[in-house]
Order: sequence, then structure tokens, then C-alpha cells
Amino acid sequence: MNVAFVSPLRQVDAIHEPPRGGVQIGPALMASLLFNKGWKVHFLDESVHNGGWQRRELCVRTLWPGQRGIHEEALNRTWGEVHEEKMYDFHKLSSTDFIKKYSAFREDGSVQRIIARIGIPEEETIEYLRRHHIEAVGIPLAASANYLAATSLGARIKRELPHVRVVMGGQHITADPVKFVRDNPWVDHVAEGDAITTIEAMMAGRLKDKIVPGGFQKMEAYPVMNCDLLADAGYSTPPTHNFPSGLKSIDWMASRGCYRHCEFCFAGRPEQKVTQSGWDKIRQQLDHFVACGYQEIVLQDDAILSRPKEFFIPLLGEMKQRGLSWSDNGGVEFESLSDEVTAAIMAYNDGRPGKCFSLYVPFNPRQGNEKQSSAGSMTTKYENSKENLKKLRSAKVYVLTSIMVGTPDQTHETFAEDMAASRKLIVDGYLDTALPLSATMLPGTRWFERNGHNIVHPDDWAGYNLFSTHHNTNDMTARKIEEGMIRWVKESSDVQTIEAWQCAFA
Ligand code: B12
Ligand code: SF4
Repeated sequence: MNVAFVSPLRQVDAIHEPPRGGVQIGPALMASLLFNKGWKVHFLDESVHNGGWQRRELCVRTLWPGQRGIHEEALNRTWGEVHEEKMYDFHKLSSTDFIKKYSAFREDGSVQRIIARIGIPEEETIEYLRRHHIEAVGIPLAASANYLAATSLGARIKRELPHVRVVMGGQHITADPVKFVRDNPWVDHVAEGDAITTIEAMMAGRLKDKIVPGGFQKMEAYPVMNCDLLADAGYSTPPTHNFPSGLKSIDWMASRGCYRHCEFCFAGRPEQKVTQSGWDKIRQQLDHFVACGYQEIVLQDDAILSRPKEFFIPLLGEMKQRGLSWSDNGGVEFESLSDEVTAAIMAYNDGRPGKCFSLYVPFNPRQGNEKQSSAGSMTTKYENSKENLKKLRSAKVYVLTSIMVGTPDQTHETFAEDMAASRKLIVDGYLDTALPLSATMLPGTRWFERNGHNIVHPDDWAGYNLFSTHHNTNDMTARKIEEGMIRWVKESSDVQTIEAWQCAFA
């Protein structure tokens, strides 16, 4: 068959969100599987394809209180102009005055955002599919923030190329496939959970049911990711979502699933138990990355420090042997940052080829510390892990964390404590940066169940990312959460530098 995986263009909030993206590992692995079976497979990411990242069209999107649907008006300004004015105001105005001017939550109760469409327009995607005689298209919908772009593209393909089968999947759909199909009846199939064992039958049209359950699959089910399929996709070097080492890098997961069940995270659902790749596959994959010219691996594993002696430390050995550099973007578990793990990472930076550039070590709210400062409570409880952060920095590893604003249990006081604790960690040399993230109630998580009713507007899809706010809490209004994001960037600027990939205000 002749099929395509198509990630649609991005629709981002031009004021509050830094545009970030990268290879979607799930679709890349499914594309590799079908390619290995002799299918012709096209891998398109329309946010970067054909110079897409530079193509940004702006509009003002308004959502009225009590009314469903969005209203959009074209904005005759460039991304550069909007960014320049925003940054001028950001430096000149107080946090409160900045939010008065730029809040998405208006006095009349509407939600209003400047939206940038980043990537190539839908008509060019349709033309590509037509020209290449594509028979079936897979559209990922992992992040809810991509809902409008993904459903608009899928519906348009069905309208203009009705013979093309449209198959969708990803974490957003897995959270509620029944609702998704009800709202989008044109779709041919959706995956509930993993599609690695079902994608072939869905794309080939061998199934009748719309919702195709795939469970949570172990790493054995996944092939080696074939990077030749991604070669012409248009991804940038350095990446837009990670420490800019300047090297040619690729996102990868050597394991997935987690043993913790954080209330805000989809990866922590009880059925998603940790599964780690076998060594033969890991070696084949790393050899293939090297052969394709990749110099740095961006690890996205959910629980990279699970069984560190048997997995993480030998994995470092395999990467070092090949002179590969690496960073961790998926999150290193602070509690498990033992002396042994720290020593292995420090030893990586021994001057021989291959370097560990950066580690993201989140101090997230955990069970039991929800009503406290995460940075304060975690670093007090795990004093040894804290000291290891300093050691890692001495080995020239860039160590960053995040500070979550607007978690359901946060109060103004605990947020102030979190800012103070994060600041002290930076000043005392434990961290390079703490970047602010606006808490998000993601479908399928316990936060969604507990606080989903506080999402200001149900059609505010652009609010489902970690930088723009979409909700109130019992203690904080949406505006106060937005203001907290601005305050932290402003008030910490004397002790840290936040980069463009970490925040919209750089
Ligand atoms: C790597 C990663 C990233 C990377 C790159 C991802 C990318 N290019 O989009 C970066 C750092 C850039 C990133 C960004 C974001 N991410 Co992210 N990310 C992940 C992470 C850690 C791994 C995803 C992965 O590759 N998994 C491995 C593969 C094998 O599994 P999979 O993706 O689940 O794919 C399987 C199924 O879902 C299904 N499937 C997936 N796609 C498709 C497509 C089709 C056609 C079909 C049929 C099936 C199907 O089948 C696959 C194979 O079995 C996940 C957490 C996780 N554990 O999955 C979060 C996750 C996907 N991200 C999440 C979020 C919120 C974001 C951001 C919005 C954060 C932000 N910036 O504000 C952005 C969105 C970017 C964007 N606009 O697309 C959420 C999404 C939840 C939600 N409902 O929104 C997740 C689930 C983490 C969480 N917090 O719970 N992310
Ligand atoms: S946030 Fe991290 S530690 Fe928590 S469940 Fe998700 S992957 Fe696991």
C-alpha cells in the first residue's frame, strides 16, 4: 500500500507559548513497521515540511462564554511584530499590567487568543496526498492542543479525497475514543491505546469497527525506528524543544511507561507499566542513528531510572561506545538520582567523544506534597539527590527543572514558597534554570476528573499546552495563574536566563 503519516500544522498561542516540536516517536515507529513490510510510506510533519516552521499566519480567536465553537478573524501582523511588541511590554510593564493587556481571559468573560498557524496550509497537504496517490492517512492526536488542527485536516481529507482512509490515534483519543468518534463521525478508525499491533489492519481497511483497542504494548512490539523515513521531513538542528547543543539530534525512547501515578500525567496510568527495550534492539537502533549522522540522542523515556543498574547505566555504556551525546527531555526522576547514577553521568563527560548536555529534573507535585512547594518539599526530603544536582553541574551538565503554576491544590502562599525555594536552589548552585509551566488538566488524568470543570471554555484547545493557562482553581483565577507565569520569569531574571525553547518570553 501507499500510505502517509501526517502530523498537521501547529496552532499555538502567539503570546504565551513557545513553539516547540519534534519527531513524534509513535508515528515514526508505526511508519517504520509498515515500511519493513514493503509498504510505500510517506512521513510528513506539516509544521516543518517545506519550510513550514517559518510560515506563520496569525488570527485572533475568540470563544464566547456559554457558546460552543470558535470565532476567528485574520490578523494583519507578522509573528515578528507581535513578538517584538510583547517583549517590549514584558520588560516595561509590571506583571499585573502585562496581564491586563495580554491575558486570554477578558473582562466580558470571553477567551481571546492570538493564534499562530505554524506550517504549511491544508491545501498543500491535500495536494501532496493527491499527487502521490495516497490510499490511507494516519493522523496523530497525542497532545490535546493539536485537536483543532488534527480534526480539521482529517475532515478536509475525507471531504476532498473521500477514497482516502483516515486513521487517527494518540493519547488525546485514547482518553475518550467514544466521544472523539461521536464528535468526528467522518473518521474511518481510531486507535484506543497503542496502535503498533493494529495499524496495519486499520490502514489496509481490514477492520470494521471504528474504535480499535490496542492496549499498552511492550517494547518488544516496536521495530527499530527507520530514520531514512524522516530524512526529508524538515526537522531543524538544533531542536526547538531541547537544550541547543548544535548537534544533529533525534528523540528516542528506550523504555516507556512509569511506576508512579502522578495525577497530571497520562503516562502514569496504572496500565502503563514500565517496559524496556532488549539490548539487541537498542544496539541496532544506536548503530542506525550513528549511520544516519545523528550525534545526540534526546531521551524521552517516562521512567528512565527504573532498574538503573540493569538498564540506565548499561544504556549509557552503549551510547558512549558509539561516541553519541545525549540529553534527557522526558524527565529524570529526582527521587532516584542516586550516587551511582550521578557518578555514571559524570563519568560520561570524561572528555572522550560523547557528552551529556542537559537533564530535565522536574520537582512535580507528588502524593503527599500537593499542598506544599514542590521544590521545597522534594529537596528537603531527598537531600542526597539534591547534592547530586550540584555534582552534575560541576561535570558541565545543564540541569533544569520546572515550577508548576496553578496546580489544583496550590495556594498563593505555596506558589510564593515554590518561587522562593526554586530561586534559592539556583542561587546556591543546584540548578541552572527553573522554567515556569502552567498546570494543564489533560484528558484521561485525575486532574482532569478533579478540576476539569474549572477549564474556562471547553473549546479552548490552545490552552491545553503547558505554557498557556486554561483553567481556574479553587484558590487562583486563570488570570492570577497567567500572572504567576510572568512573575516568575521577571523576578528570577537576575539569577537565571530562560531560553526561547523554555518560555515564550525570551
Ligand atoms: C516525546 C514527547 C514530546 C516531545 C515530542 C513529541 C512531538 N513531536 O509531538 C515534545 C517534548 C516536543 C513534546 C511536546 C508536547 N507534549 Co509531549 N510527550 C512526549 C512523550 C514523553 C512521549 C511520546 C512518545 O513518543 N511515546 C512513545 C510512543 C511509542 O507511544 P505513543 O506516542 O503513545 O504512540 C502510540 C499510541 O498513542 C498510538 N498513536 C500515537 N499516534 C498515533 C497516530 C495514529 C495515526 C494512530 C492510529 C495511533 C497513534 O499508537 C502509538 C504506537 O503504539 C509523551 C508521554 C508518553 N509517555 O507518551 C508526552 C505527551 C504526549 N505530551 C504531552 C503534551 C501535553 C505535550 C505538549 C502540549 C507540551 C507543551 N509544549 O505544552 C507539547 C505538544 C507538542 C505538539 N504541539 O505536538 C501529553 C499529551 C496529553 C494530552 N492529552 O495533551 C503527553 C501524553 C504527556 C503527559 N503530560 O501526559 N512531547
Ligand atoms: S510525571 Fe513522570 S513520574 Fe509522574 S507518572 Fe508521569 S512519567 Fe511518571
